[in-house]
Amino acid sequence: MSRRFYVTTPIYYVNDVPHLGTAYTTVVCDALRRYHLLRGDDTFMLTGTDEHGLKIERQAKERGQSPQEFVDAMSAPFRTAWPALSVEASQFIRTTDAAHKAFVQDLWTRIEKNGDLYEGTYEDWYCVGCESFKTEKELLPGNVCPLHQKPVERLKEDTYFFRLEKWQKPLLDLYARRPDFIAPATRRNEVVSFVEGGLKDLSVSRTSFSWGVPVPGNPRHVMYVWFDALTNYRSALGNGENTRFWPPQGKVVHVVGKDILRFHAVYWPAFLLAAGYREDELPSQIFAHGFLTVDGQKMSKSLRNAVDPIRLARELGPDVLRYHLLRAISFGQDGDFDHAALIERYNADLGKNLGNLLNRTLGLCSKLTGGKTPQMGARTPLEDDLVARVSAEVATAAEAWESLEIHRALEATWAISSAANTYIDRAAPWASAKAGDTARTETILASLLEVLRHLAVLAWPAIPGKANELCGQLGVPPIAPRQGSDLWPTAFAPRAGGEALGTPTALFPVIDPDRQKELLERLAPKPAEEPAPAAPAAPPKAAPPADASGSITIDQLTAVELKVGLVKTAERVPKKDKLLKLSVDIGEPEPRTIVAGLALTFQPEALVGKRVVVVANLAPRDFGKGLVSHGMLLATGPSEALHLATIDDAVAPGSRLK
Ligand code: ME8
Repeated sequence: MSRRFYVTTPIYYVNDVPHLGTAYTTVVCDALRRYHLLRGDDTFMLTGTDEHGLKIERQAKERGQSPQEFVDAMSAPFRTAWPALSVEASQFIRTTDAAHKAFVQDLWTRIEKNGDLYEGTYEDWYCVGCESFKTEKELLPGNVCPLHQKPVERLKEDTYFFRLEKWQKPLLDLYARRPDFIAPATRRNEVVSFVEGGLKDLSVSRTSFSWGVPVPGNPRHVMYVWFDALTNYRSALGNGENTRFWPPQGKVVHVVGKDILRFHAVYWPAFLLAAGYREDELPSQIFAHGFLTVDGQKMSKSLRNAVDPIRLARELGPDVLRYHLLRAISFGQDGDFDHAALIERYNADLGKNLGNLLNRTLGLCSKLTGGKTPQMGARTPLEDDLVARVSAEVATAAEAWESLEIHRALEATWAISSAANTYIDRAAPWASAKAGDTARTETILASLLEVLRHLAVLAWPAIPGKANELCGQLGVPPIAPRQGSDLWPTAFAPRAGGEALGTPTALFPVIDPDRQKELLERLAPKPAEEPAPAAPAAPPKAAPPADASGSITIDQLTAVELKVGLVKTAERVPKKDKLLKLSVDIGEPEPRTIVAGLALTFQPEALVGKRVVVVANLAPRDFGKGLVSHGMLLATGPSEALHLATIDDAVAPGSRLK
């Protein structure tokens, strides 16, 4: 029976660029949704950006931009980042969308009518980073926010209060009646004790700045950014047919990091209850996952930006990053993103386990059955064992996906691959082939192909691109979920013999020690270094430290990735006299957009076809209005008489300069 499944990521603040932490939550949601797609469920995934509040207003001012210009430019990289990680959200919401703002105002009016908003004056400590008031006991000595490590500010202003205290008992009743409303259980217990400790009425409007949704009937006030932001989960569905995804008709799971659980588990249901939503119209579950460290270090802002998930996906393929994130971190727990472990896991699980299983099977098929599907014959106890194991792991994987134990679902999936590799060794098709027992040989190979078909389906939520490549090599159609049709494998039913198989190619070529070393040098931030800030238009990075003679080390030199680029197109940037927007092929699947200050010297057409030198690992730079540059060209001279560094036509785009 087709179910409804609506999954949401937090909407991310636009004062930052997409980073590994936000990528993690987003990939998790995409994988969960894909699992439900496979099951034939009616699904919806929401992500987007959180664009109001004091933090954003201040940053826009620092940049000399209007808040709207700033958020337009800063939201764009989020919209483009997630598809690069093979995330297919159903909708990308921005809190500056008119429909969202209208919905928030309506929710406010409903709460006000129900008597749960009143005017007053508020004075307390405020952390702009958290966009939240803090009690003194939540602060470190010197009135420092423990999360942002920055001093909080004293704020006093007229405000509307939300009667949160009134909802203390109903919330505790809710948590008791619906034990899985907050997950995992340890996080639930934390929220319960927080609420048991007593709730105070909450200041939900501001008068000292204006970048927010105006309070209906009193535009001197703008709404508290969290009131506005949380409402996105419901406003995105509007009032039309998408409301079918909202409880009680559908199931909604909010996936969040543990840092923002309280807002979701306390304020959000209280706002909804106060607006007149019934208990069965509240979200189904709020799942708080842990926090990632990178190579054992806390993700400070600069470190976060140094580990660019989009670059990792470009270098290694989105599926490799997705698989590692989903498998290495026990969903719900804190975890470490270790670059060396990523490569080791790639080699072990993807290359030597799944990739090898495919290689061996197709290799044997091309040798022994002329590249056609073999004919399944009578099973022996070896096949019976294999089938029993596969069906047990398939059941475990489904149960794990359902309970959001993503790492366990992948463990079960890869256990099938390991079991099949062991089965090849035991069944030894090469021996039966040598003995001339074609029926037996074909039975073994047919069993293996059927396991691989199972694996393509089971792995698809985590590695959708590679799972479909796997289908191609098996000669079966790509995975194309349809609502109402459950693709989860239930029967072990090998295909008929004599059908075409695809062309075998290495699905996950092994990364040898030399390439591993080279990748780690380039991709992993060095522990001792202060990594480069990647926020668009951030202040220029200081030159790497040279020694007393002014020399740099070879490591410092190779940290700069210089590649040969072929200019495919070039055009002027409207209203920017100096800038040209180029698309440059640097040997990647898609050409890169590079914005360069070349327009005073070159006509755009003169650049097309030139082979240039590109700094390929420079942090993206945002030029506003959705224009983001992903690299830099080397040149010399004043802006109106530039000479580009070029290279002759014999060199292929993407070649590295060393
Ligand atoms: O809080 N490890 O936005 P935000 C794992 N706009 N996940 C991480 C992480 C890390 N080190 N760092 C960030 C906001 N995240 C609000 C949300 S929702 C109505 C409003 C992820 O840009 C994690 O999901 O600060 C965390 O909760 C979220 O990014 C915070 O994103």
